Amino acid sequence: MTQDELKRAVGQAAADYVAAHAPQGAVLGVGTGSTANCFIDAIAPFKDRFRGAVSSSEASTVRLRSHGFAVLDLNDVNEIPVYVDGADEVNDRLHMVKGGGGALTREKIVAAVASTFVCIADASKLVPVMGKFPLPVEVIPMARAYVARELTKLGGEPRLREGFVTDNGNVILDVHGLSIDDPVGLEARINQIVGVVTNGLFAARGADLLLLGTPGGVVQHL
Ligand code: ABF
Repeated sequence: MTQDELKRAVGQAAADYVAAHAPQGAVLGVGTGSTANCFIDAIAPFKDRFRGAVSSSEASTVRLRSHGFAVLDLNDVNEIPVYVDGADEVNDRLHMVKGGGGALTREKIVAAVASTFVCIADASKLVPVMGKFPLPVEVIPMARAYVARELTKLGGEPRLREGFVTDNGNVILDVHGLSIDDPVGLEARINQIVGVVTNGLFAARGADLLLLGTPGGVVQHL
């Protein structure tokens, strides 16, 4: 199966899970990226079961609206039973590196509110140790150089994501060369650097369920 076929398979599996578990009238949390897009397309036929969705990016908002979903302001929502999103890397503890698509801040916000975080990924994303994918860090523009120096002290090689501004008006440093043996500790350490808005380690609040697309089918990891 191609990677796109695997992404479509996990997008459908997530739609099936949501249709079976999310209560009538619920508000869904929706992630960003090509795998999340597969979920959006797969859940669209069930949209009338839900009050609407809270989106993690302008890109996902456009796609949701194209299917007729109501996209809601998180401030008008008290609970989100399930959040479905992709990842750039995920380990066997369901810690993730996210942010390759640049939406990490809103993704982390919606994931924080959600009761259940369902990560959808093709098999290439499951790794024993995270860090081969450069860790995205969203930074207030005026603090970029200072944050880069601090990330270097942590053993990384930060590179500005050229020509990219996040939905929140910030910049992203992609940190190369990390071998992330302590995802929870590193997430907390990077959060302490003044000027950092969000880092792409989703470890303190990892996923609750991983739907992994493999050539043998979709495998559930809890
Ligand atoms: C998004 O999913 C991002 O956090 C992450 O970068 C992306 C993975 O993209 P794709 O599904 O296209 O591989 O949530």
